[in-house]
Amino acid sequence: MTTTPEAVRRASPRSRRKATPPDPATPLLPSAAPVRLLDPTGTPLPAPADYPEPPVAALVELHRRMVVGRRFDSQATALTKQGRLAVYPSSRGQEACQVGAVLALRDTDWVFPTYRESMALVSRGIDPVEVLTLLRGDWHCGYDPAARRTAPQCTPLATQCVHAAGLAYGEAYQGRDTVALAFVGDGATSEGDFHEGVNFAAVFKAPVVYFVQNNKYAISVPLSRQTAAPSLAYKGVGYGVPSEQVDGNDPVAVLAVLTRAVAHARAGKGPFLVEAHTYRMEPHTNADDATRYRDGAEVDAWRDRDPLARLETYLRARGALDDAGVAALADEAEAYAADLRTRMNTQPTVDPMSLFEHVYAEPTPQLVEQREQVRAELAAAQDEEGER
Ligand SMILES: Cc1ncc(C[n+]2csc(CCOP(=O)(O)OP(=O)(O)O)c2C)c(N)n1
Ligand SMILES: [Mg+2]
Repeated sequence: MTTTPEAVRRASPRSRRKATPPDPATPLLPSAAPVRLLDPTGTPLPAPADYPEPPVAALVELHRRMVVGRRFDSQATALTKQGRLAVYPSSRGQEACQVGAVLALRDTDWVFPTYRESMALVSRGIDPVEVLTLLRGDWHCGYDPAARRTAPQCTPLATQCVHAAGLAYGEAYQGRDTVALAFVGDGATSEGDFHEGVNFAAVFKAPVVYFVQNNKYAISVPLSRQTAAPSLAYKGVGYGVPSEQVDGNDPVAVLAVLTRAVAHARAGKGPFLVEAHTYRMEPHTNADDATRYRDGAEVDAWRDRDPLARLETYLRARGALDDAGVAALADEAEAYAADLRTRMNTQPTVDPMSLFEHVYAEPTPQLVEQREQVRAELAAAQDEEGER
């Protein structure tokens, strides 16, 4: 059966919805204070009405994936030192955001990650070797984006914000209730694509959650040189997008806020923007020296707000985690890292001819010429090998 876009549009209940003018009484401004459900010591705080605490089973799973995620992250950094990975942008310290975002979504929802989101992708169940393929320099993307409902990790800043708006609009247009979550950094909110994506999503009510991980730096540029706004969440307000701030090192609050943001988008109310206040504990990548632009006391202060320790303390106090559980998790994380190490120590076989695939539907004359040149060089090298 063939379906025309027009037929899809007519059949789609969502497409019949008339554009409603914004209600001036609907508050868009984020609360001046980030939402917080656990204090930095792991002691629970009263939950605001809009953000009930997620079920304890979800918090146990959140903690499990954060432990494995952190071990994955430190293993990836180690692999750069062993020459097995070309580059790695660590998200240590941002575990609550990385895993909380994934747990707030359904498997059928889409994720639009940046280079920083390797932990989120492994937490989504994507094979870690496939996740690291791009950063190893082997291929453009190691996993199948359509099958995993996860776009390739974006290096050009903020371009994923427009991709997410387009995909989400397309899904709604076809009558599906898919949500797209776009990760974006504090620095990238200064890019035109961020503004264009958020504006498009707002005007066309595309079901997107823009999740700003404000880790306080864009490489060496601190937040104070990035924006004069009191919070990056205000950037949503100008486009008519409900926005909220959250303590990004409070895993319980991150999951609660993103759960509400995703439900808002899924209900057809348009995009939602969340700014998470967190901190990048490691340098920008293994190739960066962070001591040149920030002092150790600042990093130490954030170490005291560690999201993993905070959630562990809380779960232990609730009786949902004990020493045996913590030890079993450490073993699981170690086995995960060992398997990754072994597989990353195997040299991949990459067909050089694949360089020319998937860029254009019809290759340009220059690409055809270059492809033939490479083909001839490879054939000559093989002949030489045969003669030896
Ligand atoms: C369009 C574009 N401009 C510049 C860069 C170079 N660049 C790579 S990462 C980065 C900093 C981005 O910071 P932020 O958005 O805060 O994300 P974070 O790295 O902190 O996760 C810059 C400027 C780029 N990749 N793309
Ligand atoms: Mg940043």
